[in-house]
Amino acid sequence: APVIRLEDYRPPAWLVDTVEMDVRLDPARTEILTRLAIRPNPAGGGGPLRLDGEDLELVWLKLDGRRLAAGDYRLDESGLSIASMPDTAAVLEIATAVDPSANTRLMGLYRSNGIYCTQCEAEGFRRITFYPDRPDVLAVFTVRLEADKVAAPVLLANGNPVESGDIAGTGRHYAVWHDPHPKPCYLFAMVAGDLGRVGDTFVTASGRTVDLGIYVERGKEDRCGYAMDALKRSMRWDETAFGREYDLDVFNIVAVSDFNMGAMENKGLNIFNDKYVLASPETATDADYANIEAIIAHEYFHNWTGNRITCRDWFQLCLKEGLTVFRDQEFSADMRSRPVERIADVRTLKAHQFVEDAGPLAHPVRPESYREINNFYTATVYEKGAEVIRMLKVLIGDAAFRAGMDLYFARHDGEAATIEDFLACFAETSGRDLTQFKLWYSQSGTPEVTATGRWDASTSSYELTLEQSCPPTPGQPVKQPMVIPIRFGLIGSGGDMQPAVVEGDGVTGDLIELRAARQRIVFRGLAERPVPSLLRGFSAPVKLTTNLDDDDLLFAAARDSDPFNRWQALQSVATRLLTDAQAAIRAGGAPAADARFLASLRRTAESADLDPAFRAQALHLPTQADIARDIGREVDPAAIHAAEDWLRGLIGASLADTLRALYGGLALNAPYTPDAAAAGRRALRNAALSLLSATGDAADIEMAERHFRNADNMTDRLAGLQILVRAGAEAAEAALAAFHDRYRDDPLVLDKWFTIQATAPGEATLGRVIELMRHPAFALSNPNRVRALIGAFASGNPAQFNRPDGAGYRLLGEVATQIDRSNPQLAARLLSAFRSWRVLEPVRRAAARAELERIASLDGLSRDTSDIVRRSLE
Ligand code: DPP
Ligand code: ZN
Repeated sequence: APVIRLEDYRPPAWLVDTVEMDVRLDPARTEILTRLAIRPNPAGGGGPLRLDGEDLELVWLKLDGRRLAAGDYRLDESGLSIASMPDTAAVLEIATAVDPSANTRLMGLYRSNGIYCTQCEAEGFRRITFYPDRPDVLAVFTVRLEADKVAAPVLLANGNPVESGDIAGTGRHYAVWHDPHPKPCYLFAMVAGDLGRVGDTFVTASGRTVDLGIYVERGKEDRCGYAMDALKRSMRWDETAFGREYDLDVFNIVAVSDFNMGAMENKGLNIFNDKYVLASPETATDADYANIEAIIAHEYFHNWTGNRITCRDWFQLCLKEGLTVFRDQEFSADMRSRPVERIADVRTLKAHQFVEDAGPLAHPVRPESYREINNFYTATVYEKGAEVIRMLKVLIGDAAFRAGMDLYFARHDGEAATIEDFLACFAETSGRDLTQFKLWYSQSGTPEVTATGRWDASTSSYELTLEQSCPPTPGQPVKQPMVIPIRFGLIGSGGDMQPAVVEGDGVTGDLIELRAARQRIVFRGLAERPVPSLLRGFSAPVKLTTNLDDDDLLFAAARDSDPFNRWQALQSVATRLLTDAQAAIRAGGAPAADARFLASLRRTAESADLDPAFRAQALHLPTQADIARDIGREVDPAAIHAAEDWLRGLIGASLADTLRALYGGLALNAPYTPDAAAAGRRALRNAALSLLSATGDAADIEMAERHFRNADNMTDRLAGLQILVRAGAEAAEAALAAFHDRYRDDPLVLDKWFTIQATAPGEATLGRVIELMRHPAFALSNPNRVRALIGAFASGNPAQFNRPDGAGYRLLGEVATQIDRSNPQLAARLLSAFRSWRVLEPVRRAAARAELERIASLDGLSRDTSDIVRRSLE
């Protein structure tokens, strides 16, 4: 596949003003008549016309009413060209046919449980008709759909409904939808099927009433309440937080069960993986509710950041994704606990983005080249992209940030924009030069910041030396210094903030702007030696190393007024402990306990003045990925896993009374509610139970079993089950069977059942996964199911996926290459589990390489998979 480069961008030769589509839905042969009003781009366009098209049957083609003969155009694998075009506006009519039932790639028009639906981002519209399938071609769409009235009573498309009716004598009916907002074709959507509807209304700030609809498979209407509530809260929040009002008469969401992504922001017609819509206390966990809230918000927020202003080309993907993730994170922070949300977001960032940035798949937030754009819907584009926006806000301040957003919306509404366009707005409203800041978009890798502090009692001053560097990443051996915003405070022995006279560059209030490779700051006039609290709120996505010792960190864990850093301090000590423990285990020795850490953890767990959700985060140890990253080379995932088991057991034993008191005291004697406060109590209670049972103590295991059996909601039931399986308890098999029987007809819950088994510790898990692939409910065609079993095993069970015998790698390789023939996007996504293979110890590294090389040598790999495998090996 050819490499596509940002520097090669050229404006489209032809523009499309309007698109009229007439879609005759049929399970095996759907015909699509498309009428395009096109004109040469006044910015030097015209000439030959090139349209993208893939897996299409071309029925006929007309230019300005004249049927084109075979010699008038040229068809090839990837599209259609017309060499001789008029030099004026023209009308092109195209008749294509597709087979939605045979579409297993889930791109373009396909069927999911009998429902017709579409997915066009990034390049799926070309699988519906021939079109300039690029985001900088914006057109006004009118769509007429018709289908069998019994099979598809519901007919939906983008925009507002115009008319509908029966087609006499045929058993078919039709509906016409018009979207007045010009849009790129990746935002096109249509849906048809026998769907249930949950309706509501929303009155916008200016008083317009919007009809809201959530469409789901019949019988699931009673699981849409939370999604609808989240939608209305999102709509209100975007008005108050960003001044953005909704702009159509209707807003529809459709939930389907076969979907490659989480959800899709098609204009006025969001299509969702049903996992992120459907929820009831009986079937969804607190984490599911939180995800639904965040993803409903995310897709809704795209209406302005993505749809009204879209991307000029796919290199600018972070323009809409990073920004929209930032917006949904802020929404969740306002709906829930801000510090707890921040901790959770950073945990995700480190577990996924930092790992990606440290391996062969590292790429800039705005990549400069790609072979397959589907492989760039990554943690870097999304999560690091959001961090970059967050830093921008910290650097220029809230007022200039909001003014910059307003300017961006005003200036680029209806356009396809670039990162340069975006940054120019903030440079203008802040009066700042953002040239160095822009390096965050072009330099890949996680910057490393070292902070070295020195207290000089004789002068009552504290000297802080900050140094930054960024490791080499693919294609980028050498980096320039970035601008790194470091929020800070100086904590005195009483926990109060110490005022100081500052000497040195780049300090304003509580913010240090680190711009040089090395910067020295002196704080004078201090009453006592302070403990510096750096990178408060995780103000930049960097790896920070300090010369603080465990005493300082544990002091900060107890006294820092920044809750994020309180959490981080404890995590840093735990990381050190786990890293040392795995080294000891590898050397055949025994890990060493740390009484002060345990005491500090106990104090945090017992602090009634702290939010239970925060305390739950404190009880969650660093992830195995965090430890692997901290070690950085010659990683042995089994040793890390053993270290984690050891520390969990140690905590469970040492803090047993505290944990039992938490478990007993936090029971909620009220019906389940998914709000953050109740979820926080459950999280802390379940964390306590999980640590208690890590000792393997029979009484605690019995308590977990009762917890499972008596649960009145999915959060507790699943937590109980997970504890039993993780502990390898005798009761685990019976609990798994009971869970299966209870939910055998509920695919989303059954996914959880598959995942729990795929992430179970122990060597038997691989065999179990293989056996579960033969379970009647398992299907390679359903992405959620594949991710629940195979994805969970490869990405959520590091010790067993990375078995030294390589059997985990071979299983993933075999399954992924099989899936590659039907759904390349899913296959490539699964294979990204290999992204850290280079840092493994030699035996595993060799086994992983062998499997990657085996895959690379296969014939007929998709572009998606060969791109991932090739980059992984480079
Ligand atoms: N649907 C995906 C998202 O919202 C891609 N746009 O992030
Ligand atoms: Zn998005």
